[in-house]
Amino acid sequence: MALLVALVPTACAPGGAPDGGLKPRDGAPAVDAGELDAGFDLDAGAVDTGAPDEPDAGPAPDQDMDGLPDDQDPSPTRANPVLLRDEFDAMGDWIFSSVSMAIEPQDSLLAVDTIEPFEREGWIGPRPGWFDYLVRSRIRIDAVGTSNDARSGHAGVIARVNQVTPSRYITCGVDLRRRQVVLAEHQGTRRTTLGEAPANITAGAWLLLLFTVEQDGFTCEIDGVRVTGASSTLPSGSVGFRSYDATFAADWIEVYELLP
Ligand SMILES: [Ca+2]
Ligand SMILES: [Ca+2]
Repeated sequence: MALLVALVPTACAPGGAPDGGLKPRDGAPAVDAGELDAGFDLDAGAVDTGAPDEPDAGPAPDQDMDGLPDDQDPSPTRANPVLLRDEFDAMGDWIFSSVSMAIEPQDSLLAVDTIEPFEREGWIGPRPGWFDYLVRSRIRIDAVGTSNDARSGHAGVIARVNQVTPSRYITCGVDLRRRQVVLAEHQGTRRTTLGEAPANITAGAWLLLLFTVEQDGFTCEIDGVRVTGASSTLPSGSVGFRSYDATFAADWIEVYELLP
């Protein structure tokens, strides 16, 4: 009960957001205290911040210098081709199903700033030639709404995107109200959970997201919590983001081709 209350945006004063209720990205950097400290000042050079829980460690080893740290690299000694790398410092070619999701180049973020009990989606358009790939991103969920909808309070990455509105894709994301990492397939308004696991995730914390998408199945790992699942409905497709009744930000996104 207390946890839920703390997630409601108007009630986030306990814990002391010193910026007068503004969400962290809105204010000056470095004013955040307490629970928002994890990795929040790592925005610069974000591509190599593969270990947000070890901010004091040096650059992570990357033997093949493909941008994937060895401990996250499915082929640590062979460079994986980069299919997409975006730090959101320009508008780019993203397509949004609502103006509520947008790239904020001044902050180098892709974000949803308004809590609404609706699906919010953004993607880069069709990629019918994308089959086996790894999506890597860093996301933060700031606040969730109070809608009774079972989908409320969720944000994450989408892959195997064949279309949005209506949805045809797989999500790897966080359900912050229920504190779970969730892997799910969306077909129109129908959502099928492919895997889920409890996760000790707090509002405002930056989370490393690794989403492996293969013909054999999917692995969704967020903040070290891993769930797996499979579906053959969508054999190929693009990437993007999705939120539902939650505000969130993404710091960057990368997509690497998996090697046979
Ligand atoms: Ca590497
Ligand atoms: Ca590699």
